[in-house]
Formats: sequence, structure tokens, C-alpha cells
Amino acid sequence: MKKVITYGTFDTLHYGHILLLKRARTLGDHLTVALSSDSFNTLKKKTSHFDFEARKALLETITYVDEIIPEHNWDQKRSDVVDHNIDVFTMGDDWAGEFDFLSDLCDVVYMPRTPSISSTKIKKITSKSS
Ligand code: C2G
Repeated sequence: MKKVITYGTFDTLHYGHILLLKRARTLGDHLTVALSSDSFNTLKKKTSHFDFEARKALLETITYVDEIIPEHNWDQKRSDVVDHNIDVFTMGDDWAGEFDFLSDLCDVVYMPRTPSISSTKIKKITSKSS
């Protein structure tokens, strides 16, 4: 079984995330999502509208996602790849080059980021309309 992993906050889940997860799943037979914890979001200086449990519950409804693990810090990727027998690491290409250090352990694939949609944009739209 070819295993794929990807990382992220996945706040206010939108079609950019879904497209990434759909493409990621086509890279293998099993997709693990390492979902940023609320405390790691703080470290990333990222405020998410939804907390970890809510973001996890949404991801669990997506057929492309086979497993969800927590992402607690920047440094867990190498051990995640080894511990979960990962064959392919993938992220959107806004991260291009950032994770090439994993290439001795697994394939590293950066996929085109979906333009014109982001959690930030959605939050702005929803705050204006509320
Ligand atoms: N993404 C995308 N298109 C968008 C928005 C996001 O393809 N319009 C992708 C990003 O490139 C990323 C994934 O969706 O691969 C998750 O995006 P975020 O939730 O913003 O995650 P990020 O804050 O980039 O966290 O250790 C890595 C970090 O946890 C990544």
C-alpha cells in the first residue's frame, strides 16, 4: 500500500483544500493528514476560526482522507514519515522547496495551489456579511 501524507491547518475547509486532498490521494492508496493542533497554529502565528476537534470532524467527512494525526510542531515530519511508513509527502506549492529535506525518506511532491481562495479570504467575507 502506497501511503501519502500532507500537513496543514485546514481551517474553514474550502475547495482549495478539497482539491489538494483529492490530488494527494491520487498519489497513492492511503492518505494521512497531519492536522495542525491549536497550539501549533499559535506557533505558526495562525489563528484558526475552528478549533482542532471541529477541523478534524470536517476532514473526517472527506472520502479522500484515510487517517488524521495531530501536527504539534515543525520537527515531527521525519519521524511521522518513518513511523507511518510514508512513501509520498505532498503539500501545495506555496511550500515548494521547504520540505525537500525529506527526499531521502520519501518522494516529495508539491502540487499547484488553488488560486483565489483561502481561509483568510473566507473569514473576511463572512465577517463582512455577519
Ligand atoms: N492549499 C491549496 N490551495 C489553497 C489553499 C491551501 O492548495 N487555495 C493547500 C496548501 O498549499 C496546503 C494545504 O492546502 O498544502 C493546507 O493549507 P493550510 O491549512 O493553509 O496549511 P498551512 O498553514 O500551509 O500549514 O507543516 C506544514 C504546515 O502545517 C502547513
